[in-house]
Amino acid sequence: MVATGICRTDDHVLKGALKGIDFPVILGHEGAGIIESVGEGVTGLKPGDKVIPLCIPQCGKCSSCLNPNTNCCLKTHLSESQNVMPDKTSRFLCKGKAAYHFLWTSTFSEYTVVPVDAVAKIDDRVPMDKACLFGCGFPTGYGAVVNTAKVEPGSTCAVFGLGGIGLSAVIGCKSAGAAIIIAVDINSAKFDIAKVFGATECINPLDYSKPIQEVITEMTNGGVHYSFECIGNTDTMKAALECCHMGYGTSVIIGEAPSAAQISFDPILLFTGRTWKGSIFGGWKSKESVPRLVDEFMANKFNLDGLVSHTLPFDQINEGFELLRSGNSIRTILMF
Ligand code: PAD
Ligand code: ZN
Ligand code: ZN
Repeated sequence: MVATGICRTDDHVLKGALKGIDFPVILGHEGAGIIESVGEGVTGLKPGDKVIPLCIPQCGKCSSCLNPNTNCCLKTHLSESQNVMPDKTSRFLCKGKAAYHFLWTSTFSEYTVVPVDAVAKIDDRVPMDKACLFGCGFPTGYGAVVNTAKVEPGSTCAVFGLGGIGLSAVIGCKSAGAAIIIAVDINSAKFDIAKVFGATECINPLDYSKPIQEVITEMTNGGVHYSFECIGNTDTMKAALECCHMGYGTSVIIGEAPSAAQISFDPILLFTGRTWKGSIFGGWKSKESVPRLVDEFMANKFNLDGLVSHTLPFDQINEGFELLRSGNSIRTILMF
């Protein structure tokens, strides 16, 4: 492993908010590395190749992989455990005791072992401290806009939460040609960078006495065409749905709610023509799409500079988590 980002999903696991993860576990799922060796029968990869581990694998054989409309491969942690390798064993030992894998990636480790369905070879020339962003944050937010919502030119969008995921959604809205991009966060310190990426208005729910969905509905003459929840909070998921325009508004859930969370909402919102969707890893079929996205990055289609707020040596990983929790970072990249 050469570089790895810290994503809020890693922190959700530390807080015990995601069920089905066995401990002790080696977290991390937004990494870039170099192949050290390949197992028996592995084709298409060789020592020295630059690669990105894929937290959503693409086995190419399951019913989802064969369906053109989804990237939700049945090998993901949502269908079966990715705490162990496909042969149900762990490749990590810590002081003689087995440690578990995470999402088949475990990028918080100088060396990791991943199944061949969960790794993509990328262009040799790409700088690794940027390449790691293609392991989660950027494809997730950007893809939710261009693949899941399919935002059209001239449309009105609202993005809730301006971390690595939400800002990548803002980049997507801008590149899709949205006319109005409303960025929403309770931390106004995120607004400057949101504007750099294309937000046309920035609003803080704490500055208003009424619910933010009402503020957005008034600002947009009845609601937005598209909204994106990039926080992982059921209240903001409902707010994002409620600020969509009747008849044609679409809201996409990207944030990961705690495992036991449930939502209740007024069904009239859907009855009257709004659409509610979810998006995992931006809808990208990972193994084939990540190398293409990296190629587009190398061709200067995206400028991701502002997504990396901090770069630290790997042994300062705890400082990196503190920066995330205190709201002072976008993405912290740890270098090995
Ligand atoms: P982050 O913590 O860097 O960003 C979240 C932002 O939301 C912060 O700027 C907060 O200030 C802001 N926020 C918090 N509460 C509120 C609120 N009530 N109203 C408005 N803003 C608020 O996280 P991230 O960008 O790394 O991840 C965001 C979510 O996306 C998180 O739940 C993560 O688990 C999920 C995720 N989903 C996928 C996927 O495939 N769908 C992939 C990766 C991450
Ligand atoms: Zn992530
Ligand atoms: Zn599959």
